[in-house]
Amino acid sequence: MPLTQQQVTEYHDNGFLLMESLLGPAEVRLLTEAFERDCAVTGPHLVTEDGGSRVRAVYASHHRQREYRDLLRDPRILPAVRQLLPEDVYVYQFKINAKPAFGGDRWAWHQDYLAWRIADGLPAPRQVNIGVFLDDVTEFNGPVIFLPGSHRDGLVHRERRAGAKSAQHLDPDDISLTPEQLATLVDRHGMTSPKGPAGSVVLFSPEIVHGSAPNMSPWDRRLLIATYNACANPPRPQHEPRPEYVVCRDTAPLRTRARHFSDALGTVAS
Ligand code: HL5
Ligand code: SIN
Ligand code: MN
Repeated sequence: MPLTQQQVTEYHDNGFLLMESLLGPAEVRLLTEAFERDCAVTGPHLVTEDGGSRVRAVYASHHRQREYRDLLRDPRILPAVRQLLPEDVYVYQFKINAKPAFGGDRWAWHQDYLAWRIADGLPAPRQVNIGVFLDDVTEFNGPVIFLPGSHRDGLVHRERRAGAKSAQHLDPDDISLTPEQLATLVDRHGMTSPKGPAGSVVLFSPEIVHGSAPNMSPWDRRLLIATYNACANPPRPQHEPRPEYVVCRDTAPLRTRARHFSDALGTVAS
């Protein structure tokens, strides 16, 4: 059991939990190299920053890069997810938000589950997100900001804005909270941003209110976000299902690997 009872309680109270330096530097290198390779694969899964050719987000890299596929079943990660969501799980969505140095854009204030309920008819918020820091995350390079405990209020609102940025993936701008809603929630919950070295992992609830500021620093802030969903809670789309790169189709239960994801690659976990 990777998490203590105290950590499990902390996750349920706050809506997130930071595991600092869970992965070692050599493992982070494997993951960033896989990201570089994956950015060379063109297609609709590659989302660019507004008005530019720089990468904003890449979806479904775990379908193309073995390091990511294995990481999702790593014995340090999957059992921790299962402690927080004690049922069979599969990976519903995988993305890497690049937030590049010198201008990576913001991610507006939102709740993930609203996006998935609207776009995919996901019946219940029975998900756990993992955020894997591919770079050191500091106060300077646009860390994710959480409103701790805000997941316990349920969905703050239920609509998508008109004029969505993309029909396929929802940008948080399309479902963002109003300034009034945010101000009220911040009064109640405050704000916090987990920071730490590359290789740290933050687990967070699909209902927690979160967002992040632009990155005007000289340091990238690449963040891998994978969403595990309960196998018994598959989406029920009202219309045409979204593409497989946004909503993974394989709902078979994930089994934990015996070894660290890096072991199969001949690298000693450090
Ligand atoms: N981009 C995701 C999707 O499913 C939704 C966002 O952080 C999750 C809001 O399209
Ligand atoms: C997100 O919530 O998907 C984006 C958060 C971030 O990358 O800062
Ligand atoms: Mn989000």
